[in-house]
Amino acid sequence: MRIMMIQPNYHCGGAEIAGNWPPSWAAYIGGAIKHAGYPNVRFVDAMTNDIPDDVLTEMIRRNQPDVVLTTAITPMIYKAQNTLKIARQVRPQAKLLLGGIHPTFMYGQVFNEAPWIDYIVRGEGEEIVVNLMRAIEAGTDLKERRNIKGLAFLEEDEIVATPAHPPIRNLDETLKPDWGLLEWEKYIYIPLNCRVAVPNFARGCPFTCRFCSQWKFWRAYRARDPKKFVDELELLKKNTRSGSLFLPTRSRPLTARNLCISVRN
Ligand code: B12
Ligand code: SF4
Repeated sequence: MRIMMIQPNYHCGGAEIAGNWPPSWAAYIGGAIKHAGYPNVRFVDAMTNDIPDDVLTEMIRRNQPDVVLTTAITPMIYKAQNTLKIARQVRPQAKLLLGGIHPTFMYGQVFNEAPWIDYIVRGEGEEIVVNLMRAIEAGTDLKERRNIKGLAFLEEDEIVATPAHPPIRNLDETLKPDWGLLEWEKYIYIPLNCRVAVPNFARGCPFTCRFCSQWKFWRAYRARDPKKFVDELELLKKNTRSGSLFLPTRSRPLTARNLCISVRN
C-alpha cells in the first residue's frame, strides 16, 4: 500500500515567529504504520514548505496513494478538510483519514462539513491506525469498522463513533517514532538558531482542570522510562542534529523530576 501523510498548509503567525516546528504526529503515526509492516510511507509537510493547493494536487496525482492521512488542531481544520478534499478529487479510490485533537472531539461537525473523509481516528492514534490499516489492506474495513475502537465514520448518512480505544499502556514498548520521515534542516528554532525536536516524554496529565481538554484527550498520565528516553534523545540529537528540545508534556514538574532522576543516576 502507498501511504501519504500530509501536514496541512496552515499558518498561525505567532508560533512561526519563533521558527518552523516539526509535526511530531507524522513521526509517531508514520513510525507505527511502518513498524506494522507498511514501509511505503511518504510525508509531505505542506505547512513548512508552504505548498500551494495546485502543487499539492500534482504531488498526490504523481504519488497515487492508497491511503492519505492528515491532522488537525482547531485552527487548522478547514485546511485539513480541504487537503483531503483535494485528495478525494485526485484519487477517488484512496481511503482518507483525519486525526488529531480537533476531529477527536468535533467529529460530528467535521463530517457535516466534510463528508468526503472516510475515517476520523479519535485520540492517541498509534494503535488505532494500525488496526485500521490492516482492515484497509485486507479490503474488510467497511465490514469490520464498527469493531475497531477509536474511529468515527459516516454510514448511510449516520455518524458512527466506535468506543474509545484504551490509552497506550507502555509508551516505551509501543512508540516507534520514525524521525527520518521529517526534513530536519527545515525545523529551526530561531531564538537559538538550531534545529528543534518535539519528542514525547510523557502523555496525558494527572490533573483535571475544568477548562482544559488535555486530560480528556490523552486520558491517563503515562511517562517513558527516563533512561530510555534520554537514550532516545542522544540518538535524536545525533541523527537529526537538533540542538533544542520542546517537551510536549502537560505536567512539567513531573517531567523535570523524572528526567533529573535519570540524569543523576
Ligand atoms: C508542542 C506544542 C506546540 C509547539 C510546537 C508545535 C508543533 N508543531 O510541534 C508550539 C509552541 C509551536 C505550539 C504552537 C501552537 N499550538 Co500547540 N501544542 C503543543 C503540545 C504541547 C504538544 C503537541 C505534540 O507534539 N504532541 C505530540 C503529538 C504526537 O500529538 P498529536 O499531534 O496530538 O498526535 C497524536 C494524536 O492526536 C493522533 N493524531 C494526530 N494527528 C493524526 C492524524 C492521523 C491520520 C492519525 C491516525 C492520528 C493522528 O495521533 C498522534 C499520536 O498519538 C500540544 C498539547 C499536547 N500535549 O498534545 C499543544 C496544542 C496542540 N497546541 C495548541 C494550539 C492552539 C497551538 C497554537 C494554535 C497556539 C497559537 N494560538 O498560536 C499554535 C499552532 C502552531 C502550529 N503551527 O502548529 C492546542 C490545540 C487545541 C485545539 N483545540 O486544537 C494544544 C492541544 C494545546 C491546548 N490544549 O491548548 N504548540
Ligand atoms: S494540562 Fe494543565 S491545564 Fe490541563 S488538566 Fe493538566 S494541569 Fe490542568
